[in-house]
Formats: sequence, structure tokens, C-alpha cells
Amino acid sequence: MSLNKRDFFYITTPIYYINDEPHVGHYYTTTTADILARYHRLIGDDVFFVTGTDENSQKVLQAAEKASMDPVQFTDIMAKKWEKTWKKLNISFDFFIRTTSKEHIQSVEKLLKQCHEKGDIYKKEYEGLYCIGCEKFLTDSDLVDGICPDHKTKPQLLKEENYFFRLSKYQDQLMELMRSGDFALPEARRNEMIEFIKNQLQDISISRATVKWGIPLSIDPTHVVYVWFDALINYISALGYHEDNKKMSQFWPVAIHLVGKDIYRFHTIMWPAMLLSAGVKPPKQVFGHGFFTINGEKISKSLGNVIDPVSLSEKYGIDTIRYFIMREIPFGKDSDFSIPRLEQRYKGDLADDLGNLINRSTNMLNKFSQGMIPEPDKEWHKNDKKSTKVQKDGENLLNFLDKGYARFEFSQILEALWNYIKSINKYIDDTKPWVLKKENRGKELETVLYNIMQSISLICLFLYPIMPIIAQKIYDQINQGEIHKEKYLEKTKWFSLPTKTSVKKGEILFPPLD
Ligand code: ME8
Repeated sequence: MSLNKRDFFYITTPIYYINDEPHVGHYYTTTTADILARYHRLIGDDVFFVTGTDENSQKVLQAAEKASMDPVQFTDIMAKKWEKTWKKLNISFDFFIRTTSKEHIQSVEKLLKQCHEKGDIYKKEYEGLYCIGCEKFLTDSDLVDGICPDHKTKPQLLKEENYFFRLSKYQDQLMELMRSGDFALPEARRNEMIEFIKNQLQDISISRATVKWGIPLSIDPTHVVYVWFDALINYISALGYHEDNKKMSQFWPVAIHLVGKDIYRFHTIMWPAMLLSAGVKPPKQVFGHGFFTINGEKISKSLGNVIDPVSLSEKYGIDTIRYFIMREIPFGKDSDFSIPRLEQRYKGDLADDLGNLINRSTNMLNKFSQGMIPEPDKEWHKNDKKSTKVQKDGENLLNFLDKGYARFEFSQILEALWNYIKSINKYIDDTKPWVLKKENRGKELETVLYNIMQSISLICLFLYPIMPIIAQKIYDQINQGEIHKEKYLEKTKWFSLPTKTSVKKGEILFPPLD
């Protein structure tokens, strides 16, 4: 990643099971992907951001049956619902992939054919305990008192003849991949995977004979493809793998998958092995983030303790939720989702720090400069320590943020940005523009007011990926056009803010909560 070069950037979310509606856990991963996509578009990269739905699963079939619907009709309705919800929540995905779509089915067939030709698919009798909630076979060590700890259900004993994938063959290559560079992040989770690989990988079942809902296995259509073998392929079917699309060569080498820790193993072990078998390079990176809990319990549809991101956003504002989830939880760690903490952040960071800065600054511009951004005196600025510090701090943020995004350090990015916001509030307290006005110190007043506005413009650009609606609202108040169309590197330089443009006092950005 480089600020001076136009790169390709491919970011994906898991494709979610659509037996129910999105909850705040799904929203977390999807929002993070949205933030990265927006940041990379802003710095000029060519971005492809994909999310979608995992439809060929037993739990989706069960949900359709429960709703007395045909699964095709059910998945059509639910996939539209998910897509609409993401749009409503301002998620800027470029492509929505469904595993019941033609391009996906063809991609699954193509990849399976490659693995089969390589001699990596074979048939054998298998008996195991299957959890429909996880959509996987569990081992004894996964169970707690015979129960799946995530779904609190007893797995079914299944005995059938299945097709298997020779995962064990890729043991050494996977170990090498895992140990080379930053394929699997964060490091702690990567180390768990290294331990897992050390314990000898077992071949995995990739078909089901007793299930009828799914993609038929081309080598034996009495079977359907196991939902995970099918689902992982979405990441390349979205790029047109079935027809060797140009997108595949542009975006696949830079693919980054964001996933929760629950499905990290599928993505860092099964998926690269499938690709290696088919002669496709593994993705560039997989990041496994932590989980939100409520009272220490995983939020999940099956446990019935979900928080709906739409109603949350309607109450607090979409960008408030984005800010909160990114600021509160270091990406990668688990955390309890707490409404009182959210409200604290709203009142403190958003209303008191950011809202107040914008409000008092636009007020001062209107009172002391006829609502126009004044001409700064660059000589005076150069010799004023407080002003040059504000400039330097702002300029330093540019590289800090860039490194932060590459390392998924969203919480640190926001902390640094908020320190900057606080320092501008302090700059105002220290320079006291109202005194400068009273004492008729014209060029000082004009330069200080200019610097405040320049820093606000910088804050808008820096804030945009995480809080796009609020950043644009502020940018509108200082009359600077559309952030996403700006030339980021030019507009983050000090003195890039045009003078003599008008500033309006806008609506209150963070009104008091009821
Ligand atoms: O696993 N906290 O789909 P899924 C944080 N279809 N993130 C959470 C979360 C929580 N409490 N709960 C869910 C599947 N997530 C498969 C994926 S991909 C080829 C196939 C997020 O609907 C997190 O990203 O169960 C997690 O990995 C994902 O939702 C699981 O979604």
C-alpha cells in the first residue's frame, strides 16, 4: 500500500447465512470492510468490495421450511432483505454475491474439477457428529458435555458415504504459507493455526449424500457440495473465476478477507488448500476479528440475543455506531457490547469534542470574519509555535493513518484523530480569537481562524472512511464540495484550503440524547 501509487484493493466480508436477519455482529465485519473500501477509494486505489449471502446451507433450508416457503423463494426474499439492509446502513459494496447465482455455481464446478483432476477428491464412508448451527462436523474436543458450546445444541450423528478433499496433502505448504509474512492476522490467531496444522491435518468431507438443497457435485450428482466448500469459492466467483475474468488477475492477488474468529480456520486452512489444489494462489491476507458478546455470551441468531443494527442506527445515527464499534474494541479482541458505553462515547467524544469544535468554529467565523474563510499570514504562521504545531500534528496524521489502516488499527486511528480534535479545541482556548478580535490584531486573528478551518477540513478527510455522513456534513458547512471526489494527498496539505469561501452554521451534529 502506498499513498503515492494507485493500487488495486480487494476486500471481502464473509457471506452470511440468511436464515435470519443481520445483527450487530454481521454489521461489525461489514462496516470494517466498508471503512477499508472507503479509505482506499479516497487515496485513489481501484477498489472492489464484495459482500453477499451463503444460501446452500441446511439451516437456510430449515428456515424456509419453518416459514412454509420454497427455498428458492425464501432465499430470494432474504437475500434482497440483506442487500437492502446493507444499503440502508450506508455500506458501499461494489458487488453482492449469492451462492445460488449462476456465476457462483459455475465457479464451484470449475474449482472442483481442478481439484478432482489433481487427484485430491476421493470417496469414503464417514461417521461423525454434525452441528447444523456451525454447518460442520465437530470432534469430541469441540464439545462441552456433548453439546456444541456455540449453539447449545446436541450435534446429530451422521453416517454416510462422502467425497473427501485431501487436506492432509497440503500440510507443509500451509505451514509455509502461515509462517511467511502476514497471510494470517492477527498474530495470536495465526499461532493457534500453526499449532493446529502441527497436529496433523485430516482430510475433510466435501459432499453430502442425504441433503438435497445445494449445488450438485458434477462428478456424482447424487451428492451436493458441502456448504463450506461451496461458500469459500464465492470470493473468486465474485471476480468471475468461472470465465477467467480480467478482474481475477487484477484483484485476486491483493484479496483481503475479513472474518470473525469463528470461521478463521476455514479461511486460513481449508480455503488456501482448496486454491493450491486448483492451481490458484491463496489470498493475500485473512484477518480474524473478535466477537461482541452480551453479558459474556456470543451474540447469535440461535441464542436469540441479537441487537438489530438498523434500529440502533435509527436511534443514535449510523456514524455513531461506526465510531463506537471501531473506537471501543481493538480490532481482533472480544468485547461486550454496552449501550451505556455507547452513550458515553456519544456525549463525550462526539458531542463534546467534535460537535463542539465545529459549532464554536463556525460561530467564530460568522462573528469575526463575515462567515468567510480569511487569508492567512504565512509569515506570522511560520513563526507562531502553536500554529506550526497544529500544522505538523495534522500532517503527521496522514502517515499514521495510512499505517494504521494497513495494520487494521482502527481504534488507534480514532484515538489519534481525537487527540488532534482535542488539540484544536485547545488551540482555540489558547489563541483566544475573541481577544484577538477585541484587540484588533487582524492578521493574527485571520491566520488563527484560517488554521482552525484548515484543520477542520483535514479532520473531515481523515474522518470520512469511518464517519462518511458526518464528515460530509461538516465539509458542507465549510462549503468544500464532495469528499469522495477530492484529491486526498493535495487536500491534506496545509494551506490547501481555499480562502474567501463562505462557512455556514449547520445543524447540530450530535443533538442531546433523550
Ligand atoms: O459463518 N461478533 O455465516 P454467519 C462479531 N456463512 N462478529 C460476528 C458475531 C459476533 N457476535 N456474530 C457473527 C457463516 N459475526 C458462513 C460464512 S464465508 C465463506 C461463509 C460475523 O452468518 C463474523 O464475521 O454465521 C462471523 O465470522 C460471521 O458473522 C458469521 O456469519
